[in-house]
Amino acid sequence: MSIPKTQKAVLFREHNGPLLYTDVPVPEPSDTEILIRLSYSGVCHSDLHAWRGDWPDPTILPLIGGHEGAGEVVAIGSAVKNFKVGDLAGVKWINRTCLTCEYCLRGEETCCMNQDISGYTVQGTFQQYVVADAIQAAKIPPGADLAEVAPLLCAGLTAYKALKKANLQQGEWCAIIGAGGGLGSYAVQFAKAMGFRVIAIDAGNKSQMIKDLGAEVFIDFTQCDDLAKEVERITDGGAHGVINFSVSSKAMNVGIKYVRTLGTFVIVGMPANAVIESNVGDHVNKQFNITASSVGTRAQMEDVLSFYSRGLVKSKIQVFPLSQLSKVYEMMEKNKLQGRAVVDNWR
Ligand code: 8ID
Ligand code: ZN
Repeated sequence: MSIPKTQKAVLFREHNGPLLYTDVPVPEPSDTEILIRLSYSGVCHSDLHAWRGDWPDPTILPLIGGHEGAGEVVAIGSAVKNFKVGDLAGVKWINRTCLTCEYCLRGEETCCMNQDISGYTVQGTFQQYVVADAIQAAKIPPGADLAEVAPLLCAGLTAYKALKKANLQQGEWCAIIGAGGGLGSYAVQFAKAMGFRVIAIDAGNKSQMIKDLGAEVFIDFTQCDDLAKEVERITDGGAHGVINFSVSSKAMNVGIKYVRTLGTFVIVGMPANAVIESNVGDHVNKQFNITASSVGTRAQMEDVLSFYSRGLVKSKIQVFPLSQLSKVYEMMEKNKLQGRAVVDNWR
């Protein structure tokens, strides 16, 4: 397949500036990278945070966002041994890890001190061709539906690891805040597949989709006066695990109130300038854990693709043309999307 010199991409030059659908050069892979011709890219709320400049860590500018890209390998660097041209590959949030820092050595690669992040510190997947480090790129099974696989690369992976960190036993209650979003819609399904009882919390416009995914209980947070009381009533004492995927500080500050004694609260969603405040007496009385979770490891990525291949989790997607990314961001900001938006990189 011949590789063109230029391609279409969506980039911005400054935070909150115009999202330009424009021509850019096709990148060339270094010795350790692969070049992927992308078919689809999921749109994560983190991409919206990056465009808005919500977080203190700086992005490169101009920036091509996106970190859930699925496509076919069209070229490989001279040192690449684990991919060949024609393989299907995925680009994740973690594009490259150093493999040598304290945390990489401990197998905690998501904490790598020298990582490159797709669509943040290196150019991402809102373009037709992208380079990715061969070690961190995901192997996508042959024949997979690339539109459905794309959001597994961040949303699916992050939801899966967050459930592991909730440290739940089968039959225990897991409250999932933001259950109708990209990450939450996977979390509901993983939780069910792992044998947990799901209380899904989101706005009413997402209730049907969430129930279809298998949540045992749905609570519309916009209609509930006392969420903590309601969760405690349903679970008879609080959820054993509470995971926040919403982009709401308030939801987190309420969520830590309905963690069961000895339970675990997992921070995943990252609203700008969010702070959690909790009562020290409650901590001592209930001795619950507060932890956080960041994406997932390569091994966990394989687990996630295996859950998907076995039909245990499905991707709830809405497909849009890449050229309409700004419209997707608008819908995301208004919480109008159901599950994950995916862009077709060729429209
Ligand atoms: O590794 C990580 N920690 C990681 C990885 C990927 C994404 C963290 N994130 C972060 C994103 O940056 C974002 O802050 O997780 C958050 C959720 O990402 P997303 O799933 O991609 O966002 P979304 O699709 O917009 O879903 C958010 C959902 O939250 C609901 C919305 O209705 C939507 O369905 N929601 C909101 I906003 N406020 C709520 C509330 N108070 C709420 N649901 C319940 N209660
Ligand atoms: Zn993401």
